[in-house]
Amino acid sequence: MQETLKKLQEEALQKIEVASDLKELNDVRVAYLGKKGPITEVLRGMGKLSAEERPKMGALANEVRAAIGGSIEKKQAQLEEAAVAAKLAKEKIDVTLPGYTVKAGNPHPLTKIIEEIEDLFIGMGYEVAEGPEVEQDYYNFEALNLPKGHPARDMQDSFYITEETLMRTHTSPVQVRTMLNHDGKGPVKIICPGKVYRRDNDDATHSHQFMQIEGLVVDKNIAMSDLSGTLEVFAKKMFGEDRMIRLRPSFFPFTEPSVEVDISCKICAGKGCNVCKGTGYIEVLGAGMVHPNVLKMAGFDPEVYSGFAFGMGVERIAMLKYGIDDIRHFYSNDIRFLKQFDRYEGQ
Ligand code: FA5
Repeated sequence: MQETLKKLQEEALQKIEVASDLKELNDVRVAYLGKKGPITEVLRGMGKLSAEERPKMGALANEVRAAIGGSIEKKQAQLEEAAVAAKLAKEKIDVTLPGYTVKAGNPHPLTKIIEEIEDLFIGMGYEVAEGPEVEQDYYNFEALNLPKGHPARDMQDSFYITEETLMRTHTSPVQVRTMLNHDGKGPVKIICPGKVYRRDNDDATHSHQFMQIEGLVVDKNIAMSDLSGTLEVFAKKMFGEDRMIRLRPSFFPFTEPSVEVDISCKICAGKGCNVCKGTGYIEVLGAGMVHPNVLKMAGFDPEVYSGFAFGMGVERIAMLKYGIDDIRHFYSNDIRFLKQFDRYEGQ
């Protein structure tokens, strides 16, 4: 019996030694130490032994059990450690590998310019107003002192949808709509950004669809000097403190007097160069004092109220600010062009 126990111990220790994983090790445990295992079997036969031999054999059997159990525990710790090491090796992250970049879009340059202009005028107490792009002839022309058949309608070739409906040719109808909402009471102080449409042939400086920003102030005692002061602040903030503005007499049916507003050329500082075609100035917008007829049609008493308005092409402002030579870049969706206008650049 002694020999059998020793042999079983040897056998078990060998199997433990070669066990390659926890499952195999557990199989050895069950096989040798389990209730149906050979050691238990041997112990069952102890009844046949003499009273003298019995305790000796019992002690030996316990020794064998303890040796096998201890060896299993040791091996189990080794295998568990190896399993953790293997898992760590498998899941190791190489932090030097290049990561995946998340592609974030940039605001379109025209959106950036509009937001910049909005911020500037909101800072001066203006509100942002919007209106429909499919507009009624009345708001786009008639209420702006441009009755049907007026020759000045030719200044803005239009896309008509019906006799009375068209794609708006400028953002000025929003000033009419806003004034009508004020029930003849000032002050009105708004800017209106939005898309406009004209039957112009597309070229480097013209597009059949472009963006405008309109500005309108109506209150008591508004004078031409308020207009020029406001536009000077605008020009300096948008293009630099060294810029000057120049007002040239012009004509718009909805303003009287009317002006074209030029800003001094950045390249030659007003001396004259190729960019400004030798004039020292570049035209940026149209403006003027709101015509009394327009005030009247919008419900304001021109004897009490006066106002100024201006309208600018957003693409032309962006072209001047960023040095872009062709308006079509804004609408061609060329990613190489758009990527240059980083989200935070210039803000
Ligand atoms: C107007 O549209 C007037 N409503 C502006 C105005 C408002 C004057 C309030 C007085 C008071 P004009 O047609 O000049 O004016 O257009 C204004 C600006 O839009 C121009 O200075 C130019 O920058 C831009 N623009 C005009 N046509 C085009 C076009 N086809 N493509 C791109 N920009 C254009």
